[in-house]
Amino acid sequence: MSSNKTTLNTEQIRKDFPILNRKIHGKQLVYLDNAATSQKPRQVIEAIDDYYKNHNANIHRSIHTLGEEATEKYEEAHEKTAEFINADSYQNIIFTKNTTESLNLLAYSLTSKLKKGDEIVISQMEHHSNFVPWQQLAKQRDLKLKFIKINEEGLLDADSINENITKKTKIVSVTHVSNVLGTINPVKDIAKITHENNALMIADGAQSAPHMPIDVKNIDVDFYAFSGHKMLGPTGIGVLYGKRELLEEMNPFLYGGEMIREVKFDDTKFNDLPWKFEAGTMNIAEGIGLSAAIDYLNNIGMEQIQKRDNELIDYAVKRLKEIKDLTIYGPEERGAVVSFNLKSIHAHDVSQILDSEGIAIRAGHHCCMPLMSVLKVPATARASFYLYNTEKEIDKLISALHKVKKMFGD
Ligand code: 7TS
Repeated sequence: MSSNKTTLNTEQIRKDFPILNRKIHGKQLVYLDNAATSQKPRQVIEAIDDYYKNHNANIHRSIHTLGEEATEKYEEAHEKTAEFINADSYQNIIFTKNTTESLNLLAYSLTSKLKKGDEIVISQMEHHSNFVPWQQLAKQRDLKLKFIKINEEGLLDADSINENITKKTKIVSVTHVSNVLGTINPVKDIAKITHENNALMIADGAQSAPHMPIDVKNIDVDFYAFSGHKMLGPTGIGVLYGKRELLEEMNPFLYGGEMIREVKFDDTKFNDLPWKFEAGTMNIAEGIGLSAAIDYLNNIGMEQIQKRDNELIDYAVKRLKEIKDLTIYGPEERGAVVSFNLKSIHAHDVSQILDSEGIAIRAGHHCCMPLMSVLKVPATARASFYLYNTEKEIDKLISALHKVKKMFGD
């Protein structure tokens, strides 16, 4: 249907990404590793450049013009991030290093709410970043870690959701979109079940925030974590959204400068939100870079980006299905990633040969080793898309995969 087609101008967008002009082994770069990290538009690169050239100073301390400008830009970045996910205020937005740190912050700061025998529920498809912190916490605190199963299609099993989340559950932490299967999990429904059991709901938004409009109030999660570098922003800046009353009662993750209001020899009063959770000199330039990335995404519109991702992934899956002896993992309806394997060819070999054609995909366990064991494969090849990718690039991927098969005697 034409109304479903995007109005997004890929050709124009591509001009904003200098790296897309790169040649790799003499071939035009085809970047299909966006789930690992996205490329950066010149607007983001220039915002960081401008900050260092014209405004660099430490924030929240210096009563001089540069200090005030830097503080204003950094605080504005929190405000823009809050609007981007429909949070109430900048006070709900904590800047971290990445999704991993956001989730670790929670595992650390929520510890005081947990006692021996309490249960934490995650799923079989979690990235190690939403797996290992809970696993280790459970070991240290004698808690029980439970797993929502995935079904044959690669969806979270509805019965398993209901069986695992009970009155014993204190925390449920589930990925919004799987970085391997592309599964879009019903986080709003899971949050409802979680809250009916008086537990806290965390969504790992690393693969959803870059690709779809997010409304934390609508999905009603208590916490939502994501990374700037997967959504056109720089590395070194991540986000943790939290409901205010929860953040207020939580202990800080790191102690030190910036996160205090008053220190006496025998006690310390912590700063207001969100600064209570931002100890030491933060990644100021990266926060400002994230702000520019959000401007860029908003200018195009997240609905448009989501539609375009859908067009790309639908086309990629359709074309991949044409290849004999190629297995695709995950459900029909998916985010902007597709994992696959060519029969009897290791994913690393696939990736290496594709690289010689200038095509960047990822191969491996994608930091989801438990999921690999459920899928009964050591690794998958994975192509992941974003707003600057084209159907022509997908055609190149398909031709290169045919070439891989030929090289392996098929
Ligand atoms: N959660 C999910 C669902 C992810 O996909 C990733 C990164 C993370 C957490 C961690 O993000 P970070 O910014 O803290 O590193 N995923 C991938 C990937 O699929 N390939 O490289 C990184």
